[in-house]
Order: sequence, then C-alpha cells, then structure tokens
Amino acid sequence: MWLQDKLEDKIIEKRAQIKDIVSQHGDQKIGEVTIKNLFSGLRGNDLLVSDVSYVDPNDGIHFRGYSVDDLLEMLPKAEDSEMPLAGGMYYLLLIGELPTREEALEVEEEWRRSGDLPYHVADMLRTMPRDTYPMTMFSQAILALQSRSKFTLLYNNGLKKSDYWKPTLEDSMNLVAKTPAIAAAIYNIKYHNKDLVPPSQTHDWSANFAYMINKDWDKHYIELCRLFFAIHADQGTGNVSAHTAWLVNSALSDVYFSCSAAMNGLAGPLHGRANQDCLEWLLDVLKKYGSCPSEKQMEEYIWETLDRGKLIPGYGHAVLRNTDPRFTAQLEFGRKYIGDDDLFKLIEIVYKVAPRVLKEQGKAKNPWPNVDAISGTLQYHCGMREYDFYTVLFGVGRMMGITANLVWARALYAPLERPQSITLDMVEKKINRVKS
Ligand code: CMX
Repeated sequence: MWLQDKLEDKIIEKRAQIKDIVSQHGDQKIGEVTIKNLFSGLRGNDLLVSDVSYVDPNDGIHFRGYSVDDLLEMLPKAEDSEMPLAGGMYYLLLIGELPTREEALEVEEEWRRSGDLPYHVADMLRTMPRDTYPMTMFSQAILALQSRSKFTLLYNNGLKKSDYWKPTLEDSMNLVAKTPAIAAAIYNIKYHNKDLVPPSQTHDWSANFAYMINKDWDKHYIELCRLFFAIHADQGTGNVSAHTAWLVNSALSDVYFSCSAAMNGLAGPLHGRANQDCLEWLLDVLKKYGSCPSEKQMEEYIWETLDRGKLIPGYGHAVLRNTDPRFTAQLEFGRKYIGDDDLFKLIEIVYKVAPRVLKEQGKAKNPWPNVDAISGTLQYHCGMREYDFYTVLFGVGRMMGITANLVWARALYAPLERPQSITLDMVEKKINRVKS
C-alpha cells in the first residue's frame, strides 16, 4: 500500500528518537502527579505522547501543528468546493505533512474501493430494535466488522512486532473507508426504514455520506459535511474516545475492537452527546419564548438551567480555556449560509450571555463554547432533524484521528497501558494523615 511506503521511513526515524530519549533521559522527571490530579481525572498532566494532534488551552486544536483556520485554507479542496477533502486530512494526520491534491485524491480513491458495507453488518443493524440509540448501532456495526481484521489474522499467524503497524494501517483505512456507509445505513434503517444505498464511485468521502442519505442535491449540506468531518477529526489523544481506543489497542486488540469501544465513550453527555443535548436545549429555549429570547430572558434561562443542577451543553472544556476554534469555524459557516434562522440567531445570543453567567457562577474553569455548542444547529438547519443521530456524525469525523493514532501507537510500540491503582489508605499514608 502506498501510504505504508510513505510511513515506513518516518516510523524508523521516530523509533530511533524514542529509544534515544528513553535510554538517555529515562529517569529524568518532567512532571509530578499531585493529590488533586489523582482525584480530578488526571487533568493537566502530560501523560500521553502523540504527534497527530495537540490541544492548546488558548488556541485550540492543532492537527500536526496546523490550526483549524490553517487547514481550512491549506488542505486540498474537494471539487467545486471551499472545504477540504477528508482524504487530505487523513494524509496529514498519518504522514504529518500537507498533502498535494493528488495525494489527497489518492486516499479518497483508496477509500472508495473499500467503502461498501458488508451485508452481515446491514442485516445486523436491521434486526436491532427501532428504538436502539444510534451510537449503540454505530459501536455494534464497527464491532461486527472485526471478523475482517487483518491485524488479528496476521497476529494469529505470528506477525513480527515491528510490523504490527502495517495491518493496523490496513484495518484503519478499511474502517475509515466504511464509516460513512455505516452512518448512512444507521440513518436510513433507523429513521426511514429504507434499503441501503451503496456508496457512489464519484463522490468524495464526506459528500458520499450525503449521497447515501439522499442529501447530495443540497450543496450546502455537502459543504457542511466536509467542514463537520474535518474539524471533528481529532482533539488530542487524552479525550475519552481517543484515549479509550488507545487503551484498548494497547492490549493489541485490533482497530475494530478499539474504535467500537471509543464510540461508547463518545456517546457520553460530557463528550460527544453534548451536540445532541445542546440542540435539544436550544429547541426548548425557542419553545418557551416562541422565538429568539432577549439577552435578559436568555440569562434567566441559563440561570434556571444551572439552578436545576444541569449543565449548559456545548460550554466548558477539560483542556480549552478559550472559545473553541471549531466553534468559530462553524459560526462563520453559519453566518455565511444561515444568518437569519432563529435557531442560528440563538447561538449568537447564547454566545454573548452564557460565558458571562458561567463566569459569575464560578464553577466551570472554561466558560467558553466548544465544538458542540453549534454543530447540531447547523445540522438541524440543513434538514438533519434527527438529533439523536448527531453524535454518530461526530464519530464519523473522529474515526480519522483515532485510527491515525492507533497506527502510530503500534508503529512506536506504545506499551500496554496499566496505571497502578492504590487504596485510599495508601493515599492517607503518603500524605502522612494516617488515622489513629
Ligand atoms: N455547565 C454547567 N456547569 C459546568 C459546565 C457547563 N457547561 N462546565 C463545567 N461545569 C461545572 C462542572 O460540572 C464542575 O462542577 P462540579 O464541581 O459540581 O462537579 C465544575 O464546573 C468544574 O468543571 P471543569 O473542571 O470546568 O470541567 P471538567 O474538565 O470537569 O469537564 C466538560 C469538562 C466539557 C465535561 C464540562 O465543561 C461540561 O460538562 N460541559 C458541558 C458538556 C459539553 O459541552 N461537553 C462536550 C465537550 C467537548 C467534547 O468532548 O465533545
């Protein structure tokens, strides 16, 4: 596979670099875990190494060093489009360099060759109860592909450790290729009881999703898909979904096991489900006031939500301490294409009011919006009304970053992850607070 050849030299170089760092500086301390860290989900500790992406608390996500704005400008565009080709994004995440247009198209072409969904996966999705949550279907569909894992097949036949990354790359390419078809199958089966639409052999990866749900007549929706999948592609390796995949993969479970598990983490309200929750919350606001509320009414509504002990979905972040550039990129898209929709105007009002209220309440460390504060609104406006499906769309984009990380994890021999757990009594002893 041509991507494999491209990666090989880079992997050899990085392996030597890590070996050198560990042998020369293995005992050097670069951080300390405090008691507070222990009891706050290890926030703020540098505990994972990945070059695929990095979240800066102020500037947000950097994919291989490039910001969201850089990438929206610099990645090769889809035909007749202002938005990037997902194939180019994947090339960048994997290889670490901006692709030429030909390289981006070559990834797209390879995805097209294996983008169809095997019958057994579609059959399984059809037999699931109609009220099954779409993320459950998504996770199950990925797991159902596991029987095709090249990694597991070769591992069972004695694959060398130094070559683990090669079938991991093959599995990753195969899974990412099929992800739009999985999502489209869930959408068509769950909401419309429709037959599957095989992927088109002419559309790019993002547009193919729109094609398979019969929305490729809508140019705005296709552009939104391209933007949406690109900006959701990765967010560092410590977030719940990426880290889950990383952890599961560290046991040499293949890409399908790892990514299915990752989607179960993404399904949580503190993570990917926030896009669905946010849209529901915004629709409740519109229902209550009949149209866009004033800033004063909005402020009251936010306080009411907080006073009921609920979260303001789409606001806050475990790492970010500023407005998420993925929010801003979508805001610009909305201003360009939507503007006068009440729901979109509401986004602007909440953006004015919520940070002020959250600061006044004083609990959230980051009062600013994240990616989920607006993504559902754009989907809803473009006719994707089934909002319990939005987290699946998040997962479609995220599959790129997660799998790129898994290829590199295997290439650089990421070890079995196994933090030691200690008892509360041991903590008491360590801080010299032993009870008499
Ligand atoms: N609304 C109300 N309270 C919030 C809040 C919000 N948007 N964000 C944080 N808080 C609260 C926390 O619940 C916590 O309260 P307790 O001390 O009572 O437990 C307190 O403020 C401190 O939290 P934090 O350290 O600022 O935030 P965390 O790192 O623990 O959590 C996050 C981060 C994103 C889970 C949190 O901000 C949140 O729940 N936001 C709303 C849900 C959301 O938008 N999630 C999507 C994140 C992006 C993604 O992964 O997709």
